[in-house]
Amino acid sequence: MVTTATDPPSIDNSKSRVEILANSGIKSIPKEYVRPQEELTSIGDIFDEEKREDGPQIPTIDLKDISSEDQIVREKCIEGLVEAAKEWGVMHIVNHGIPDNLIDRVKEAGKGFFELPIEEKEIHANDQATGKIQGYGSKLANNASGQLEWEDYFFHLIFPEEKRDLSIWPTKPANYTEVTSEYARQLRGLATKIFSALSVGLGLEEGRLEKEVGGLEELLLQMKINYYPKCPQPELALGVEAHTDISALTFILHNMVPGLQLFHEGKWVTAKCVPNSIIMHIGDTIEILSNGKYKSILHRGLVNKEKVRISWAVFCEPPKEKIILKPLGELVSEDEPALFPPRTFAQHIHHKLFKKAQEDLASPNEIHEQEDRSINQSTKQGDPSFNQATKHEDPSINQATKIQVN
Ligand SMILES: O=C(O)CCC(=O)C(=O)O
Ligand SMILES: [Fe+2]
Repeated sequence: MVTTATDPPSIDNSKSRVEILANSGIKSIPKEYVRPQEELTSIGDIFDEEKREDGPQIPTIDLKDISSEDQIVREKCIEGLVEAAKEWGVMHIVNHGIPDNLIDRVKEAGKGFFELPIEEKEIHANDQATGKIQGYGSKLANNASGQLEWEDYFFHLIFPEEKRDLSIWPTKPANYTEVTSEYARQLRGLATKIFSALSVGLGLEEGRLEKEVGGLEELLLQMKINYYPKCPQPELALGVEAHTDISALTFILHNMVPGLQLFHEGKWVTAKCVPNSIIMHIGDTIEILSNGKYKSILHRGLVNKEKVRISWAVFCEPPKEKIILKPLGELVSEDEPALFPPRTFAQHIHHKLFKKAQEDLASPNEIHEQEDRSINQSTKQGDPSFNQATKHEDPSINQATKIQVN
């Protein structure tokens, strides 16, 4: 690429925090954050997008009756959840049973951590080079294009309790550990109810999906607090690039600033901010076990000029090596063959990363003729390994962040 006087400046990203960049007063963002040309056409103003009432909207599912003693009432509730999981793979859940007051305290605690001076946050920095993936971090450029995302994050395992490494958890605010741990316990209980409903929706025994993803002992809950600073050129960047989550389920809270978009039927749909709701995604793991009946939807995060956005994603994921993920036998037949090959969770991650690397090689940032990635990905549903990847070794690539391949 020929560099011209108008090209955005480059950065030394060895340890750059997006927050520092955002607060430095720059008017244009470094080129590493600028999305490929063909992707830019789909990035609009998130506040305008959130107001749109035309077109499909992400379903809101009321879980009030999920454990009702009345079988008919309970089945009706489960039916709504199952339908949303099949049609969208993402939903706002309300009446989920986790007290609003606890959620408020979780958000206050996470926000409090990010409001600390950078030096205090750096005490909790991760070190991806040495495999220390938990802690405070930012995405490092890991491909030829050097593409980066407009966010910093805090990533840590929050359940089961004996697997936590409390030594890296924020010590300020003082109640961080207490409220985050309580939230983890309650979310784990909610996950059981959801797995149960999703099992019933497939004609399986209630406990089946939960058992298949590791049960109480092996299913890991990993929290990633995404901190998206204000961006001077939000029309050029993404907070989180398009990906599907590799998890079984993902639960997301946010600070009521819009940003999340879902790729549904060929279009980006913006998630509205629904009070007292939790956003829940079906991840790749459940898509695989259900042989594609439940969808792991492509999504991304936009940023804006006016407000910092924070989201709390909790990825519920199976152990890396202990379980082979493949479509459940009951869901496979001559008419409905297995859509996914058997893979451990680790193999699934590597496969996604490999695909992503191949895509990046084939279409580096500079190549303007490349097709729109979002479309590219979504049309490859037949081979889910083509969708996104994510990774855990680099939480910025984690379920989250990352990988566009699948
Ligand atoms: O910030 C959000 O709303 C979504 C973040 C996300 O997709 C992720 O962390 O996997
Ligand atoms: Fe995600």
